[in-house]
Amino acid sequence: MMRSTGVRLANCGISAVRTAGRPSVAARSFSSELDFLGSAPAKSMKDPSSRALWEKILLEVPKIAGASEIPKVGPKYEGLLKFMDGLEDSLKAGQSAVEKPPVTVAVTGAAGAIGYATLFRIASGQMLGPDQPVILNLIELPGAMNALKGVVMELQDCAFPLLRGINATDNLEQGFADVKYALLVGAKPRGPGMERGDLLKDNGAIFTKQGAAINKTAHRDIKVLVVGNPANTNCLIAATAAKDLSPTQFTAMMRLDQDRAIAQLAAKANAAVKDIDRVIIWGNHSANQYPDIHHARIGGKRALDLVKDDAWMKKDFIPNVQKRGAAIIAARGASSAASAASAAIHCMRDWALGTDQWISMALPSNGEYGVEKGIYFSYPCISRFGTLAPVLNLPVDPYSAEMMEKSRKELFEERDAVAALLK
Ligand code: NAX
Repeated sequence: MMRSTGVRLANCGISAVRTAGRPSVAARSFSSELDFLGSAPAKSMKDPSSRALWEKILLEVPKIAGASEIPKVGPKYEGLLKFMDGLEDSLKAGQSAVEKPPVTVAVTGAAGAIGYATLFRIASGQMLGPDQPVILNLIELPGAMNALKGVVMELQDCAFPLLRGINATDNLEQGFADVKYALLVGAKPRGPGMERGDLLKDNGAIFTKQGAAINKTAHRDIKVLVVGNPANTNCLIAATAAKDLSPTQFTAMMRLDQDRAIAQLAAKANAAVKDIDRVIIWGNHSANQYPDIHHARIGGKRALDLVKDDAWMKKDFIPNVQKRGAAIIAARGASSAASAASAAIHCMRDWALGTDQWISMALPSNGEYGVEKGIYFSYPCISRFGTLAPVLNLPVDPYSAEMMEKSRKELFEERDAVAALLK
């Protein structure tokens, strides 16, 4: 007990030494110097003899470190002693000794179908991990604030240990204040007879305001996932309006398409989803996306060598993935909210925490695979340390090039339709 206490104290002391500005000498001599403090082992840090040792160390450590000022043990150190008591309690309870501070997550359209299916999973730790407390900022239109009240009540009723606060608001600047992760789900749906151009413009106005508010009040390291459609172009608009942030802090959700493609391939090959990797969605989250299994693997083997069915890939697999959303609406009479929420959770989790898998994410194009700057195009990505990088130099056959070109063209057309919003 006493030894390990000594080791922890050595660490504690080294940081005190750094403050004193003489790191190397003290760091070398520390553990041996601590030996001379030796007292009778205590059963617990709360044991009075352990406390006495602590006080002794707090006095002696700065001397060993050569600090110019020797602090006095007194009320000033009560906080540290209390912290050590808490540490001991946590260790005994088998919990993480030091709790992470909460991070704020914003969700727009929080009272909508996808919002409703997402919030409970964020609050239970499925997005940012079981040790990451969260504060939820729920953003809605004024007309939906009453429905949002009900969602807040349900979140409270779940008594999620990780949920440290809920703020419901229709004010964007308040809603994005200090937010580190934002899911922009709320968007204007396409009404009967509405032209695609009008949908783009109406949503463009929404995402301009949201981007500007994020720019003004959000945490400078914010990660923004745009779900509301047309997701890639809404993402471009929001990122453009967030003038002080990097475009790489924004992405549009392609993960539902990727998850759908994996499920289709698993069914065809009679394989487990967990054995499939490197499935790619290129381009736009629209019917012109390109779900690509040329690089996919099943249990480490090339998927196309196992499936051996080019006609299935072109006539079933690709259109099924592209039109899956419409098929679900036709069957269910409602859109695919739960699977979209699941994809949003997977997508933000892998971006924030990293993954060994290739994940398809819409990135600001920069010439990769012949897609010039100016749009958010989905690429296979590597995610490490909170940063996304496209997988480069994959061979692209003529069929794939043609499919990717359709998406590229569509995204530039969308961009041109909202050019006025991109200044
Ligand atoms: P709902 O109509 O159920 O909910 C949308 C919610 O957003 C409503 O509560 C509405 O009041 C709110 N809202 C609208 N404008 C807002 C604004 N300016 N600020 C804050 N809140 C606002 O739709 P839902 O099924 O949740 O779908 C949301 C969006 O996700 C749609 O645009 C939909 O097309 C899109 N999807 C995107 C997917 C993707 O893979 N990227 C897949 C699923 C989904 O289709």
